[in-house]
Amino acid sequence: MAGPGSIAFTGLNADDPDSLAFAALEDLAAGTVITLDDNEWNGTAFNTGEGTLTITLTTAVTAGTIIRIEASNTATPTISTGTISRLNSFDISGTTESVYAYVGSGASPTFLSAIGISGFTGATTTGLLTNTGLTLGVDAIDIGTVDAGADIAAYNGARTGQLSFAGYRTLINTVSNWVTQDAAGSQAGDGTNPDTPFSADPFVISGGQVNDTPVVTVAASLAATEQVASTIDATATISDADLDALNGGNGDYAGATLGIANNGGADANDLFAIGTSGAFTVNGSTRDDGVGQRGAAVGPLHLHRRRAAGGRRGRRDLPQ
Ligand SMILES: [Ca+2]
Ligand SMILES: [Ca+2]
Ligand SMILES: [Ca+2]
Ligand SMILES: [Ca+2]
Repeated sequence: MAGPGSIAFTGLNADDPDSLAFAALEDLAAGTVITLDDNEWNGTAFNTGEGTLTITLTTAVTAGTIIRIEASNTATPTISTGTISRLNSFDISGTTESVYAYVGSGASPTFLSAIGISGFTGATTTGLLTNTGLTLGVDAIDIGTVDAGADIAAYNGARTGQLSFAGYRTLINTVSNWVTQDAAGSQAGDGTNPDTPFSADPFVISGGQVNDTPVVTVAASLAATEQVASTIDATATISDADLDALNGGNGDYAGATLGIANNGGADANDLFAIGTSGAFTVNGSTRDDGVGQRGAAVGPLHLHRRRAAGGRRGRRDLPQ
């Protein structure tokens, strides 16, 4: 059941056509109905005079997903998932404004998040957070502390590297992680961050959910002389978003295999080896496995419980 912090706003644009973006920070079931309301919450009820957007998720939304709304001040707003309808005069102001997100009815809301550009200090002006269950910096944000009356604001912080969505919740609701603009006319498409449409890049939990390819950086091709050992690359590095995040952020490459192969196919006369001069390091510490293999195309190097971020040295020897 959605509640405080289930979502977090990641973008707000008051410059016509208005737009909004928020992130799901937990899985949201199909059928979930979220209301966005730009009337002021006075501590016990919503004032009148403004309007609402009603969002119905027609399919489940996984945690980390960004939901974007365009033209939210028009009769036909659009949304990146599910359906949306506008009631009354929902229209984000670039002067004094707050937008509340809740599930349930307006008369008995369960608040999810709130974003303001001018504080939460006035029951009939900015609205309040009193009795919402929301806390600034935790599951609500006041952009006004850095740019009172901002016209456009967007989260500009990390979307990878956190071990939990709670970590992202804190980052997103920290105003120093946002960028804003405020001036006459529209700043939503001037080429200066923030612009719309807001980023759709999802928030990704580290430690098994990225599942992308490890990154190996190696030097360009090397010219070598037969019979003379050559260092292939003393500064090669390996990184992986999943494995680097394990072990408390120190990395865990247990079970990982590093293969070194001849370009163009195996040659039984070639020998690859890790340098014995301490050039191979793992996470800053010297590690010399003394691995060498003659004849095979691939010389496997097993990295155990260490973060592989260092150089390797290889020799390429050919017989007489
Ligand atoms: Ca507007
Ligand atoms: Ca308002
Ligand atoms: Ca403004
Ligand atoms: Ca801009």
